[in-house]
This record gives sequence, structure tokens and C-alpha cells, in this order.
Amino acid sequence: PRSTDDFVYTTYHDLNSINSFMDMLVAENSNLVSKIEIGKSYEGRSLDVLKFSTGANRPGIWIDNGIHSREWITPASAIWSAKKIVTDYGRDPVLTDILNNYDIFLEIIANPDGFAYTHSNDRMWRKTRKPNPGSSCVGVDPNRNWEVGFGGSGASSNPCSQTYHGPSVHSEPEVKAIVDFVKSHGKLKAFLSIHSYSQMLLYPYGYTSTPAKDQAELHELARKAVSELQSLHNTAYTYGSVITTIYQADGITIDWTYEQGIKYSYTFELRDTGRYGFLLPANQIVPTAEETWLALMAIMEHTRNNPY
Ligand code: PAY
Ligand code: ZN
Repeated sequence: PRSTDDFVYTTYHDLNSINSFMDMLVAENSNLVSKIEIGKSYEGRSLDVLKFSTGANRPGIWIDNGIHSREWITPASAIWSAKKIVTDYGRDPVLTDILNNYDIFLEIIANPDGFAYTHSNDRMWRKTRKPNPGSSCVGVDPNRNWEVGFGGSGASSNPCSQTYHGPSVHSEPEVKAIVDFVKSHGKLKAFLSIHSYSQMLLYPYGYTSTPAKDQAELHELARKAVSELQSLHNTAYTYGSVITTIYQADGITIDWTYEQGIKYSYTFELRDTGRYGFLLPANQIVPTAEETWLALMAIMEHTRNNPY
């Protein structure tokens, strides 16, 4: 494709194709979109984030995708969302108002090494690709590597496990890059981490069953977001805290972001509930992206209307 209008949103793409999508989107919308590099992966790939911004010094909304590399629907859906943002800005009054007051940061592929490996070697690869000294098993679970709850029982100390927490807090460069970005930005107000699958909208905590102090508000907003999502294609989501809704998970992204003071911290688990699992057919990419967008908008609009 020579422009993002010709880009094929109905198939899965590799890293080269996603990188060229990002570059085209920036070139076509340079007044609205830029690409920032927040760090490098273990194998040296750039960790790119699309920044949608209409003015200086705005608070921010963060959305990351593909931190687990086999969850292909998440970057595919994010590509569609990126195009949706540039299409709707100036046309959809709610998105326009959000972008006139907040920057949106969209990381399409948070774990590019793993993603490349799912294309070249093992479609079911989840973790990073950093070797583990003393083990023949490679990689750390980048959703167990965060400081809050690090090393607890909802993670594994075995480097061969899919939920290996890693040798130390923020040991993975893909995690550390986000940590550094969140801290240096200092004004992120919503943090949405997109995974698949299970059809769930989850809020903190994963490491403890003690309710988050904002639980009532997070729960009500989840209910609203899920109801908007379901209104489009009748996809049913469950929602609640991570530990009560899916399982105990220690050292996860959103527990850390929540404890950094980002109240609207959520994890999405996109389609489906297990029929295809990570191998979601490509004809579900656009419907998944469309319905997810409604939930993202509900959370972003609530964030906009409830400054803190
Ligand atoms: O999303 O933070 C969350 C909850 C825990 C996720 C995790 O285990 O890291 C849930 C799983 C995921 O998206 O990675 C669910 C999928 C189906 C899996 O791999 O088990
Ligand atoms: Zn995941």
C-alpha cells in the first residue's frame, strides 16, 4: 500500500508492514500524529509509540498492545484504531473534544522481538526474547515483570514457565521503557493495556484481593464500557478486578500504573472466549476493533469528564 487508505485492515501484518503503516500515518497527518521511540527491545528493535496530539503540555491517555506477542488481534485492532483516530478527529465531536484536551499514546507492538518470533518460529510465543542465564529457556513474561506484587505466587520463578517473572523488577527493556515513559511523562490519566483472549475488562488488582480504593468507580465505568462494546456486535464481556475475574497475577502492568496514581488503569482481554483463542480468524479483526473502540471511547470520555 502507498497510503493508509489502501492499507488492508482485514489481515494480520508483520513488523515491516506495521512499521510502514506507522510511517505512512505520520506522513499523512503530521499535524496530529508523531512517532516517538521510548526505548529499544532486547534484540535492538525500536519501541515506537504513536503520539496523537493537538497542543502542548496536555495530560495523556496510554494504550499498549502486543505486550504478549501471540495475541495478534491486539496490534491488528490497534492499527484500525490509529486510522480511526485520524479519521474521526475534527468529525466526531467526542473524540475531537478528547484530543483537544488530552494526548493519546498508542504503542501498537510493545514486544516486537516476541512478535517477530511468532512470525518466524513459534506462533504461540508469549514472552520476551531475552535469554535466561543458566537456563536453556528463553524469555520473561512482560506481564509479571512489574514492581507491584513482583515475585508473588501469581507468577513463576521458573525461567521455562510462560509466567516467569524475570530476574528482577523491570528487567525487561520492553517493560523498563514504559516505566521510564510513565514516570517522565508524569501526567498520564488513563492506562489501557490490551491483551487477548477471554472477552474481559479488568481493573486492579491482580496481586491482592484487597479492593482498589477506586473500585466502585472503576467497576461502574467497566460496566458502561462493556455495555457499549456489546451494543455493536453483541459480544459479551465479563468485568471486575483481575484477581476476582480471571486469576491472581502478580507483577502485572496495571497494578503498577494504578499505584503510580493512574486511576483509570484497565486491561482488556479481546475476543474470543477460546474457540480460536490466540488464532482469531482475520475476518474478526475489524469487528473486534470496532467494538473495542466503543469501550475505549467510553473510558476516554469518562477520563475527560472526570479530571483529577
Ligand atoms: O490481563 O493482566 C491481565 C490478566 C492476566 C493475563 C496474564 O496472564 O498475563 C491474562 C492472559 C493474557 O492475556 O496474557 C489471558 C490469556 C488467555 C493467557 O495467555 O492465558
Ligand atoms: Zn496477554
